[in-house]
Amino acid sequence: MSQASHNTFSGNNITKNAAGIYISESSNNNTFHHNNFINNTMQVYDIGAEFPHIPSSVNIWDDGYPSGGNYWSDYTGGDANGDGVGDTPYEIYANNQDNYPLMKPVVLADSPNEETPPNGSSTQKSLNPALPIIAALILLILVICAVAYKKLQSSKTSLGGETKASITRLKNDLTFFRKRK
Ligand SMILES: [Ca+2]
Repeated sequence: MSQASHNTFSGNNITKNAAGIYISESSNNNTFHHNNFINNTMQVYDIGAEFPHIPSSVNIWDDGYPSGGNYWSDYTGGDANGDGVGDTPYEIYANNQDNYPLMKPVVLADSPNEETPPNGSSTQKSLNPALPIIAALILLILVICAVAYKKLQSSKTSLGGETKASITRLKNDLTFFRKRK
């Protein structure tokens, strides 16, 4: 994020990055709320706060109370009254803090979590590769049946042909004998 201001970032999983949010310079009055900051080496890295010759940025890290702020995996505060909002702010940098850190990760309905996939998606994933195999098996069985039926038909006709031929031969023999008599 560089020279970016007045944006709202909400409903994101920000997980296992070197820097969850990287602020290079002059990015102010952005609002971050209901995001999950999980196991980033630096949850937020503001280069302006790290180096004195670069001006630091000031952003808003919560949506007030009772709406709340963000979930931070390294938040160590407690929740004595059990309202799901941490009792002490989550400190990021000077003038940057989440006043209402969430005690539990935000449940994001439209993006399945990789670590704990919902049951619906996992069954869909295991069902989908099986479907073409089942279809192929049915097709194979149908082909085998068709081949077997054809063979049966052809053997019947050849049998019929043989029987007809032998009957004609018998008839010929009979007429031959009758003529001799
Ligand atoms: Ca509380």
